[in-house]
Amino acid sequence: MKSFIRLFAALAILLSFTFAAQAHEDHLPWTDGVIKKIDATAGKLTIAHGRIVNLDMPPMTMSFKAKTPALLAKWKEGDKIRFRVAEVGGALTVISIEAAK
Ligand SMILES: [Cu+2]
Repeated sequence: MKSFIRLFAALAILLSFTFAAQAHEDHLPWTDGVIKKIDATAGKLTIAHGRIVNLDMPPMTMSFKAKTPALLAKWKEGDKIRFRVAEVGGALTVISIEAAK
């Protein structure tokens, strides 16, 4: 019985972390940018970006990791976008991309 409770507690903690991570991503601010280069093989893209509020980063052109390969599929060089970025395991990672408004 005790081990069952422990297992249940562990599962509950794990679930709350998963939801917290998702909620955090949903609250990341959008940053404006222009796609300069896409490297689908490496799963990376280069973006000329505006100020990134959540990373306290000034505007510049730099390379980011893409969270998933699918994220890069519908975009090309020169596209004006807005995107969400976060540090994931030490790498600056693009979480989501939308067409610029
Ligand atoms: Cu930058």
